Amino acid sequence: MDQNKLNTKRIFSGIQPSGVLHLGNYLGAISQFVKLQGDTNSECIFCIVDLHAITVPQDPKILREKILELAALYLACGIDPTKSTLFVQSSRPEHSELAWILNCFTNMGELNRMTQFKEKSENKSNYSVGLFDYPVLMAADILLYQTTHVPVGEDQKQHIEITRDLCERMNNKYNGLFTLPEPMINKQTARIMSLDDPNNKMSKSSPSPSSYIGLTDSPEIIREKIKRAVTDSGSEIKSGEDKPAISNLLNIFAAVTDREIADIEKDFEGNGYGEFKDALAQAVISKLAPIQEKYNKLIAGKDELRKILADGSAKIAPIAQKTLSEVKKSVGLG
Ligand code: ATP
Ligand code: LTN
Repeated sequence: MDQNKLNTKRIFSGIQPSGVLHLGNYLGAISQFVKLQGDTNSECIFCIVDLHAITVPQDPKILREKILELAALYLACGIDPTKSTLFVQSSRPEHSELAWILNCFTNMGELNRMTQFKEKSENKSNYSVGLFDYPVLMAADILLYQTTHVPVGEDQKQHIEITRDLCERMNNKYNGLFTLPEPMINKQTARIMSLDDPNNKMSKSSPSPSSYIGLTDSPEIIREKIKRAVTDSGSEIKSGEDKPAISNLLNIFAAVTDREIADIEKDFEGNGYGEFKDALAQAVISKLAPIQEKYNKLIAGKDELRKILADGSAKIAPIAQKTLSEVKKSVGLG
């Protein structure tokens, strides 16, 4: 079979091994990945994007640990290496090589418009060229595997748009090198907001740990963080545009229990924030307990984790090598 021209869906996504994986990452990204790997018409490839992580300073020892921790978390959340491929981005040199070639077809103005770059470079006296170039590396990740669908949270939409632009530009110039990828964004969980500021997304790089629920947070910490979460004026447990904080908490409640927001609102009619927050904390704790139990077992077996990642990298090597070799030939490099 020609691995680079498929009739089935090919799903690709990545997560950075930086900071603490939080409920936003789980609901916006990983839980979608787990659902997709059950579909027999989909081939799923999930990546630990360590080259993206070094766009900001990292301690080498901690980064090495974070890579294995993220592998363990992917598996604990339900990624099954017999159904999906899990690998580390830097283990496949084709990512950097394709990114360089795509750099030479990307305009400075296009990257200057990226809102994530603007946010991440804002108020910093210095930042790396890598941080600016981040979307081109992401485009290389996606196009290298002839990806058809990219499940991500809302914040990555603009990066998928630039990937599509680059794909069409290269395809027009060199006659159909790449598959045009589509974003897959789950509306309800696309943007889980911070617990202490419902106008900003829950984020790994937030300086305040009380803004997010970490996937490995203990029940006590989860209760404490939810108790402290900001609320809106009024006391009704009702979602609405003028109530961003309670809407976010209701959204999280619905996502972790697989229920409708309207149903949950009904359950708490006449109740105050106290009862609602206790129940929400319990629901989050119950959702994360089996993940944490699996995580603790997996992280104790680092050699097994390394083997899963090495096997994943070897399995997808032929796809990456074939795409890169076609690109190099088209451009005149071999
Ligand atoms: P940072 O905030 O430091 O940039 P991050 O928390 O966004 O990091 P990533 O590794 O960049 O983490 O994201 C992994 C995946 O999780 C991406 O698909 C991203 O869109 C998704 N994601 C991140 N934050 C949220 C959120 N608050 N709600 C929904 N999805 C999210
Ligand atoms: N930029 C993404 C992570 C990422 C990614 C990708 C997601 C890197 N390469 C390819 C989907 C497909 C982020 O920061 N969330």
